Amino acid sequence: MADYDLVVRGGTVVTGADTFRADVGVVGGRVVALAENLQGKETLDAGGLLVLPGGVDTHCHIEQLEPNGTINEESFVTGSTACLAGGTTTIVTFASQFKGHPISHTLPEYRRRAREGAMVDYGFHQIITDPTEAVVRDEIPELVASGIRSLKVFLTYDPLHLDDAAYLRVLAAARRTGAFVTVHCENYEAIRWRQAALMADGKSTPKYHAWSRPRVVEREATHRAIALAELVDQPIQVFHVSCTEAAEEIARAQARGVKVWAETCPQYFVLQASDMDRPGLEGAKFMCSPSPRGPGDAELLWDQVRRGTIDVVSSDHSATSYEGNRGKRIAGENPPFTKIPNGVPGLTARLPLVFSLGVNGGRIDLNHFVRLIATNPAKLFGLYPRKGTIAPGSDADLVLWEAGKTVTITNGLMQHHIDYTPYEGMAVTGWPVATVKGGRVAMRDGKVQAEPGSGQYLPRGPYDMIRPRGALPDGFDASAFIV
Ligand code: DUC
Ligand code: ZN
Ligand code: ZN
Repeated sequence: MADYDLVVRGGTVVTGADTFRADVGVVGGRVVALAENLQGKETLDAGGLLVLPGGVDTHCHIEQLEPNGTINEESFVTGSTACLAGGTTTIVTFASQFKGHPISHTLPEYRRRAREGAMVDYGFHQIITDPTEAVVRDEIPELVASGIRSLKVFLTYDPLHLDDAAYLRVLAAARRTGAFVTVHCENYEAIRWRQAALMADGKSTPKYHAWSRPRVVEREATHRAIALAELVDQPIQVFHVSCTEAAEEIARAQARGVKVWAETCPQYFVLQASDMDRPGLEGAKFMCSPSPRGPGDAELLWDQVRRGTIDVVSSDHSATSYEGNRGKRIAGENPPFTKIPNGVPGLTARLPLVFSLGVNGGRIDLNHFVRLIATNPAKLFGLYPRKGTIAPGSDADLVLWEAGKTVTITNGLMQHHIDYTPYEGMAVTGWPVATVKGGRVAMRDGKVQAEPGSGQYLPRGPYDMIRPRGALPDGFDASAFIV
């Protein structure tokens, strides 16, 4: 008799903690049993394969609305396709506030787009660019109550960046409402100053992107972001750590007991500043911020991953195409690097790159891999144990993983909307052969089958991990006052 809607049979289940042989029994889109010889109405053969929790990508820019009226090229449909092709089943994307406008100006439209397009489950971070009194008093509490429990701030980038006063207002608002804060850490004024000098010296090709924002620019902003969060007693996550100098700031704060977490991205394990020094505009394909670094940086980042300073690897998929008059060429055929959109695609490549370099490369073990790409982001963003693990009661989001399969990355395999991948031609070992989302097979042998709109919104309530630790300078809670 078939007791289960679906049984994933004969695989080796890997969670963030354990590795064991079991069938996975699914009923109603949830895992209900891990045992031997389960019988299902449908069976998915996982013999010889690893069975991992679906990837959780808590930093990706999908169909993001921009103040100039454009929309991020990757839609919820194409982005979900890329996710499923690469073994990711949950994303947290960015609703944006336009400077000078309330959050309510953009959020309902963004929700509509996600609801109609998403084929993976999704939550939102809210980007705050203008923390006016109405925003911090009324809108932030409202959006947190609606399940958007994380705010994103940029310490650089026009027109997104916040100065220290505005950043403090966001930290305080987060503390009052029980939200988490994620931070892009680079020094705005320092970058502008270097950019102006580089332009004055005629140094405008893509390789000078790296020169405009060296490690110290990231280290300084990381230190400041943490120090101000400490002043407010507000937990934060530092996004896309690119170098050990920034990670050391985080490690020092963690050692003091500060609630600061850190993420890095596969591009910082693979790409280098020298990739931007290619003929013509080719280097723009590798341009992201913080900048790819030097030849020795990736190994030092892996050290920080092994030490636990960095415990999440997200994609920061921020996709702009290369050909045509959009994306990287939006400012023309030969633009200065200051006018080239930053960002690289990475939704599909994230798991294969981290597995190949990490597990296959002998740098981390299997369970650590699962923690980096699924368990830890799910915990940090209040999605665990529904997401990020395989256990009775968790969503049946699973990846069947062929650990020994070697694949040469091509843009076609990425299945995103973007016309290039910075990893073209790179061989990786370890590849997803099937993705199950909510108990349904959504990808098999690279073929994605899912309905636009089938992804569910994931409202995120309060959870212990992001509660302030109660260490306020002089015991005075300045965030109790809207100033
Ligand atoms: N860096 C970001 O911070 N966001 C998007 C793209 C990028 O490179
Ligand atoms: Zn960023
Ligand atoms: Zn980003």
